[in-house]
Amino acid sequence: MTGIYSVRMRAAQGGAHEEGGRHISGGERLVTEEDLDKFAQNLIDRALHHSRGTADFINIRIDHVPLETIHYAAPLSIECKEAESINKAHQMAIQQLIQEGVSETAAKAGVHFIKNDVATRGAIIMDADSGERLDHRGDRGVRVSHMDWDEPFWNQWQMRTKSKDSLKIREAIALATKVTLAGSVAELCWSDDPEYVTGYVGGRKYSRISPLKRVGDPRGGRVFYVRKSTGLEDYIHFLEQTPVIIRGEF
Ligand code: WAQ
Ligand code: MG
Ligand code: MG
Ligand code: MG
Repeated sequence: MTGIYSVRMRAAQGGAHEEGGRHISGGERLVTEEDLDKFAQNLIDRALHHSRGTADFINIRIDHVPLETIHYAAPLSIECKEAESINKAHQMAIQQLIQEGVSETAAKAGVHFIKNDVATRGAIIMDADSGERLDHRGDRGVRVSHMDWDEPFWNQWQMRTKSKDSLKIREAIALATKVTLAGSVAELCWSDDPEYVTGYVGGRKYSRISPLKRVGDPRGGRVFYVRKSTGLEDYIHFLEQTPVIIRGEF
């Protein structure tokens, strides 16, 4: 068997997402056939033990991925910034977005959106100039999928950057790298997990910023910034469907 498998999990409480259940957790890996059972089990454990609550609906989906469809990308380089207050962290995020090519209006609109977002399950797409929302996905948003790190490369990368073995960082850098590869101007994100207050601005770099919210706050989300001329259908198709593996050279 050539190729790998995409294993995806989404979990909710109060029924399935499409039946009005509250989103608890999601995750995915690109793995070889031998590792399928192990990673499917990991994702189930995650759904059952999550800070957002216990899932009563778990969906696991497995798709075969042909090798010739895979794109490869080096991870964005990482930098970390600490702010004295949430307000200052928001200002830092706005400055970083401006550096990546987003207008001040759109940067502020992104912060305002995430600050208040409880409903969106994916990301919204925003015009990097006007700050207008461009997708028509409603609460579903756009969910980036089919990306993961090459396992040996991840282990090396962690040693080189002295990062802790954090699933959150692993997933966020893979996602942010794919979002940049897709032709975005930038990305703004912070978690909806109540205890996780670090977020980032993606673009040419992955700039971690903390704290973007107070501990206990269940709001969070993602904004992808694009130029208005971007062909949204191809852009969204790439984000949702094209397999991307993160690996590079040292
Ligand atoms: N595609 C698009 N949007 C997504 C996806 C996805 N695959 N997964 C989550 N989102 C959206 C969704 O609206 C969530 O509510 C929101 O993002 C936050 O998701 O320390 O953990 O998985 O460097 O809670 C960033 C910092 C952590 C990591 C982000 O986000 C670090 C995080 P979460
Ligand atoms: Mg997540
Ligand atoms: Mg959300
Ligand atoms: Mg979350």
